[in-house]
Amino acid sequence: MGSTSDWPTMEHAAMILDELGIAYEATVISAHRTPQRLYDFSTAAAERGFKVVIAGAGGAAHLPGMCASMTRLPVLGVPVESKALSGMDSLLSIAQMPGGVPVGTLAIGKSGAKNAGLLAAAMLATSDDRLAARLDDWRARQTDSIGTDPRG
Ligand code: RP5
Repeated sequence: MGSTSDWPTMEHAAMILDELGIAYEATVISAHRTPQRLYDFSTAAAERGFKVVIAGAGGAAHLPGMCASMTRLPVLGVPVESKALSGMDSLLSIAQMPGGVPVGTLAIGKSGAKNAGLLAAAMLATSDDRLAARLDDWRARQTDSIGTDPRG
């Protein structure tokens, strides 16, 4: 993520990864303030054994796109809600990538972070049967938790 201020959003991705028993590294890398850190992480990510990158950033959110430009790993972008424009700036700057450098863009904020965790899990589950079973269980529990009475 681009800043420590993104953690209250991005922790929702981390919570899903924790629940599903998926190992991950959570780190702050700013495209603007720490460009060398972004280069070092992105160019080494595949070699280090990562399978998916979840990149959350707000405002002029270049982090996911720049990361995607330097790795063949799938990059999932989470637009963090910004103060000035409520995350519309983040959303558009992450979603509007030029053809040839894809970023899978999620919803703004907490839902996007949570779904980034779930989408990463679904990608990893295509080649991991035990994770696939845990993800199926998670989804079944979610379904079971939804009642029919609108009054709760
Ligand atoms: C972006 O700028 C970060 O991803 C964050 O969402 C936003 C504000 O960062 P801080 O000023 O709080 O560090 O790069």
